[in-house]
Amino acid sequence: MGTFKDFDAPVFKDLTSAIRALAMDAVQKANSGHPGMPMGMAEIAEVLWIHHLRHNPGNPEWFDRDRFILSNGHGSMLIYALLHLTGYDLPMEEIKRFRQFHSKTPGHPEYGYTPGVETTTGPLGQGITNAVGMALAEKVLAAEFNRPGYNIVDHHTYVFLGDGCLMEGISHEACSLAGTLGLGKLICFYDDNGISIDGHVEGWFTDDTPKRFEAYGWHVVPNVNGHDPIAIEAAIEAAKQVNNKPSMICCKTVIGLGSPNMANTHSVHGAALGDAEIAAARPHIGWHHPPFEIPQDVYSAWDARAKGQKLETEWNQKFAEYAERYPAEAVEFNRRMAGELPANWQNHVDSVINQVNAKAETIASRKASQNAIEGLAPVLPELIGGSADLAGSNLTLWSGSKGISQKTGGNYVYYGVREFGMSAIMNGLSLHGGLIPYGATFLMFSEYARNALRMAALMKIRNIFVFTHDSIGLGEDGPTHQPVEQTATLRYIPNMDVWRPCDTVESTVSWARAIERKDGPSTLIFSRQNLPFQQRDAATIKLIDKGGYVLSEAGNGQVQAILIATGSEIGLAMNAQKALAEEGIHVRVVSMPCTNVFDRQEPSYKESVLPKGVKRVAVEAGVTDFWRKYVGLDGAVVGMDTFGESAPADVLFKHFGFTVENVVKTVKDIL
Ligand SMILES: Cc1ncc(C[n+]2csc(CCOP(=O)(O)OP(=O)(O)O)c2C)c(N)n1
Ligand SMILES: [Mg+2]
Repeated sequence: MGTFKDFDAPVFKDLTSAIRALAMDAVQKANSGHPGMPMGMAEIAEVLWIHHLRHNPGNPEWFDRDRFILSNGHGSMLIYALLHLTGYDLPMEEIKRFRQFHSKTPGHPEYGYTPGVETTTGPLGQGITNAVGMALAEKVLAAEFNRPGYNIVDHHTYVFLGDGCLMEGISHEACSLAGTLGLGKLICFYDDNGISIDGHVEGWFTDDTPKRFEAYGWHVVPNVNGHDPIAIEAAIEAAKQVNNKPSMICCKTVIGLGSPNMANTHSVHGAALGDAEIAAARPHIGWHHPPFEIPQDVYSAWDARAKGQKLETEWNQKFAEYAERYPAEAVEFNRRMAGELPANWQNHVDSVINQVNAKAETIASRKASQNAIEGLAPVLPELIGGSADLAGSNLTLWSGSKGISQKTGGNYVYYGVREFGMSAIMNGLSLHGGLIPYGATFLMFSEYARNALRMAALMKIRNIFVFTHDSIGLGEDGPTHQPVEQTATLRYIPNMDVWRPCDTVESTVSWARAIERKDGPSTLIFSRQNLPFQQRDAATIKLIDKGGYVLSEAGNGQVQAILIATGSEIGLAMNAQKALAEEGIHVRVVSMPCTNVFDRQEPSYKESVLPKGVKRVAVEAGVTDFWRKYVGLDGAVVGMDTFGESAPADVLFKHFGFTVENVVKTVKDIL
């Protein structure tokens, strides 16, 4: 740990000047980017990264590292400079290629592109929210795995954030919950520079931020001079002493400090300073080196590799002792951190599916979802559930659910009415490692959560978003609550797998596949109302994995048309198939619980399910356009392109044409 004296060393100024120079020069070379924030937060970064952050540049994956989140991600050059200077695998060549195609230094920090970047930030407000999830993960895992004398899970989550993050509504959702849960190892630095893109913020942001965070139950250090290392150091020390409250260190800073003519203006926020201003800045900050040249003594002072290796080695030794005393816990810990499912997983899943199939229940798919959790969760202690204040409607609790509180760990988060916050916190839980999150709300309110769903898909992380009350079938709550376009538009998010299962068996399979999917999130969509059980043989049950399959073949094998349906409309399609058969028209019913998975199948499989030349009608209680790619221009869609109404579900299904008569007529019309 540093002493206050360290800050007197002449090199201290050079350390911060190195950040300022790299930010100015890289942005200038790219002719785009954001130099202001890195220049304004250089001292805070220096004190935190050199004197406090426990990390190992040689192994960015070391489990017990502190997490560092740059929530004001537009200042990406700050984290790139820090990673480069402290010795991560981010050579100067990559700094020179800032914002260029396939570089490790993209415009905003992108998870998976750059060693040491813990999450993708850029959409303001989500970084701090991911960080709340990471700090929550640390708390939960510490409660589960630590033993007296063996705090093998023991790290901080540090966050840089700016005015923008604090203006975003999601920061309220996340920081309010973080206060309630008492996430003491979350330490945030507010870059209070009074500037955002449009200029000085007093016309649009005048909150008393310290009071706001005190009201959330945080430990607040107000009025820290963000350019005074001694003040920053004292604030961090104070924050570390408080372990039952998250900390907000409010740092007064000057955006673009070091630029003699542009500091403290919005012109330094997001544009290159220009050669002349950079030339003027160099003597101003006492930096006389050409662009992209760092003297060896500055590199040496920043280099965190030896210290990091030592920290990890000490932790490894502690873990080895832990493994001797608690062998079962150590094996479980290693499995969890590797993101592997338990060895008996596949057998367990198969037996749960077989039991569900044998029961042949006609129940709401949200109830089938709860039964699936009840069946699968006992072998999956990493499953961490929750709902945005709709546990009784979403049916997300199971008999082993244990609510997390300020004082205890557990496996269930009462997120409160915070859909966006919940979803971005879940991303943080997933990114941290060791946990598989699921969280729920009504499908309609996926709209509130949507950008976090997109971020999960972009980051390719495992996450399970559960949405119930999936159509007009929810009935009397009316059009504000009845999704119409949501299922379709969620399917359009690249790398998102959207499941809308039709009965208990498909519901259980969709849960299993979502849990197994390591390279992206899944959305599970369930009904409020009962859905009829469908009979399938073992081979057909296996085909659910393909996302779409022949659920019921045309009576005489001569397929005249194909009905494609999902979820609650499968029952309707099956009844229509019968009615058509009575009129001598033989149709196949294809169940398509996950169009995204179906689209990834081999062309020959897809052809076997939807042979060319056979006309098709899709049936889904949602927008019709989505289905055109499956039915073509000579097919038809039984769907709805208007909002719903407030009425009992059966009245609405009839009114909007989800009847056997209408499906039969639609098939006849296209033949
Ligand atoms: C959700 C979201 N909205 C808008 C933006 C565009 N944007 C990027 S930075 C910024 C202003 C942020 O102000 P502040 O956090 O104070 O950053 P500073 O200028 O102080 O670095 C805006 C509006 C964004 N990145 N994310
Ligand atoms: Mg600002």
